[in-house]
Amino acid sequence: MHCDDLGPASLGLFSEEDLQQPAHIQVLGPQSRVLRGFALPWVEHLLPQLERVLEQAPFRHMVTPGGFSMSVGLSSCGQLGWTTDPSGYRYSPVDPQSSRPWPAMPEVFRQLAQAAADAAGFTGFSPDSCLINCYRPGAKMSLHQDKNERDYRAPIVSLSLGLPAIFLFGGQQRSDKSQRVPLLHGDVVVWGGVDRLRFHGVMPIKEGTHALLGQQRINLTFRQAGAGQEFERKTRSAGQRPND
Ligand code: MD3
Ligand code: FE
Repeated sequence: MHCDDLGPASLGLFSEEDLQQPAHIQVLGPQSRVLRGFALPWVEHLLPQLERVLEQAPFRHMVTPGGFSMSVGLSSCGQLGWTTDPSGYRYSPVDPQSSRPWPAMPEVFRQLAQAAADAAGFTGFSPDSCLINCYRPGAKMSLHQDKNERDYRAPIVSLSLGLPAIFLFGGQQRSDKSQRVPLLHGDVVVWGGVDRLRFHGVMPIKEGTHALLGQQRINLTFRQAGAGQEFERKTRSAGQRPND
């Protein structure tokens, strides 16, 4: 099965190897946590919804402002989708490939993201964006910060599916030493507060075949990218955008 092919054979069941590890919480930084195996009980409900989203907004290789095509295939669902093209990085309510709104965020995606944020101590998380990254073997993500969101107070929740990855968790400066964190199918990571702007990346994915997803790793990143509802209300009464 490939990035563009989440077949019905993939639905349901998690594999034996995914069940070896009981869910537990690992501390990455003062306000970041790996929830090992957190999503395993959700996977069978998530995959059919993921398939539906990808039918409407297939993975594509976007071009960076530097002119390079990303090795990671991208899609999105929710009110805002993260995009890049030669003129810059931005969140857009419209899929530039179809000129239509991104597919709605499936309710089970939102529920998982909120449950994970709660488990990591961030209450009231309400994502308006889910970026879907597809890594084939060899694909990687260079060290970067996530800075295109309007408000850095909300945490970010990320779900790993399929092939394992080595996640690089750096510091506040690009030159800070990175921790290498293995991320497996079903792991969820939550970052917020003082850790929100830390540099991070993904090492090139090794060759392999995952029992459910085949030769790929899919990462779902949930963010509150636009003005949150709380925020919007305050904004209206103040008649001003807090982040401007
Ligand atoms: C650490 N994606 O799309 S989200 C990305 O595995 C991205 O595809 C990673 O980084 C992936 O931007 C995982 C990880 C993430 C997101 C925000 C963070 C890690 C973070 C903010 C601070 C520190
Ligand atoms: Fe990132």
